[in-house]
Amino acid sequence: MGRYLLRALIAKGLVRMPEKAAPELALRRRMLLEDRLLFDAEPDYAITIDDGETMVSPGDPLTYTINVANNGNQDGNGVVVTVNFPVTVLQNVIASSGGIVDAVAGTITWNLGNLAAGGSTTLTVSTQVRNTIGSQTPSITLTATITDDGLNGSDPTPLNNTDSDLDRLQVYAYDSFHDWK
Ligand SMILES: [Ca+2]
Ligand SMILES: [Ca+2]
Repeated sequence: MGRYLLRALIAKGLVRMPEKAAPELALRRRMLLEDRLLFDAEPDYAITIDDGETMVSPGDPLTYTINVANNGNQDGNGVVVTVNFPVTVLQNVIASSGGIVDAVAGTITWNLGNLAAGGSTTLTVSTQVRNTIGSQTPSITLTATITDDGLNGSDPTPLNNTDSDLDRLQVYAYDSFHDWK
């Protein structure tokens, strides 16, 4: 959207591009297009998220590991990794490597930029299960997704560009313990 706005502003003469920028961008686009047509080259991302747990309790600390890879034969640009988490269940969410945490929306965003063909990286999220959770919450699910700017070609295997981790949540009903005799 920003690109089209910029193009419109340039057309109106409101923004002047540096002389070299536009031809270089056009050249890059043409080279990428030729790569795709001649060599069928494109980025092929894969992402996994896992905290190594299957059953957790209120107050437990959790650490999620997110493995990101470009298994394709084309570099990826404008690569963004997003994790969605339940704000009503998790607190003290801290992301590695410059990840931006939105504790209201329940998102973590890493703007990775370039991810070279054959390249990979590991991100982590540390957090804690809230102490007070209603027993109606049976599980905790985090979902990780990877996207890019789309200019370098379509991922041939989109299904592995997202992954989820599910932990069952063991919530003890406090009152029932008190009533137990
Ligand atoms: Ca898990
Ligand atoms: Ca893929």
